[in-house]
Amino acid sequence: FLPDPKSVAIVGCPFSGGQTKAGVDKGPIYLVEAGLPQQLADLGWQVQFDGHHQFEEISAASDPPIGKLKNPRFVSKVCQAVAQVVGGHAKKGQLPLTLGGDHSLAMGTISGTLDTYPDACLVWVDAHADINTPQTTDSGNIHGMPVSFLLGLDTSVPEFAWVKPNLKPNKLVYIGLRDIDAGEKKILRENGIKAFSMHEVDKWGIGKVVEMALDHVNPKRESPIHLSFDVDALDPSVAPSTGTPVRGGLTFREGHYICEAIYETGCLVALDIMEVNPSLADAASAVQTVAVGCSLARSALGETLL
Ligand code: B3U
Ligand code: MN
Ligand code: MN
Repeated sequence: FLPDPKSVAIVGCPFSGGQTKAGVDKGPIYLVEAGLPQQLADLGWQVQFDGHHQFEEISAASDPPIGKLKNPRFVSKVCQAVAQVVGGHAKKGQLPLTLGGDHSLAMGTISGTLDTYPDACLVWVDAHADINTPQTTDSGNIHGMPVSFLLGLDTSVPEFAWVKPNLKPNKLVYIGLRDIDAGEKKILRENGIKAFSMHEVDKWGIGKVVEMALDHVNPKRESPIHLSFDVDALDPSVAPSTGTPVRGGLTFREGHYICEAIYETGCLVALDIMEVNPSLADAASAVQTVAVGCSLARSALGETLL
């Protein structure tokens, strides 16, 4: 799908409005400062990075909750802008690499991808399903909801009416789940959404799981793939600096294997690296988590392919 020479556009999104812990907005800044643009250039990619995305702030006072949703107008505006930026890069034949920032941003990134590649499939790597609706959410944090908006499961909030329900349940697959709310389980079941939790990773091994995941969403390996990677899919010993760590996650190699195997298909058209929060855990943990974020991105862009 991408013209040669391959070109990546880094979209840094210093945004934290989809959840309540400060610091996840520093994620993209640290990832870039750690040298990610140059690392990708060293892999032979043409790299465009024009500085981090600037958003219009909306003050908390003018953005009261809608139902349970926190910062709804701010999240919506930012995601809508991100959809435009990501879609613009994709339409130029670039691979947008979005650096979060919290995972609510994926509402924007995936909207941009599906606008460009309507038959794209989505591989969502996460400890969480992020598929709560405004009705089922307990926390009110929108980073726990982006998938439900992309699927069009709830259209009750006009602020999010711009999100086109372009994602079909059979074009989505999860890997790494281990912390799902009861309401989310029901949604997954009722919509027949394929999910490989850590239980399946233990049972089958990561090689088989990725193969089965791709067989489900992309059996002929000919449709475009958007990979949305929440670093909390990794075990907290591997990626400690993230907002909602959950024990029992993917090993360093399992996480990287997913990225490598998807690169190998030749179908990757967009990548998100989300939820790196360098303000959480200690300084050494932050350095480690940022380094892992960079190496996941490099693996997804072909570093380890011989
Ligand atoms: N499912 C919970 C917790 C959560 C989702 N995503 C993260 N945490 N990172 C919620 O808030 O919706
Ligand atoms: Mn997530
Ligand atoms: Mn998560």
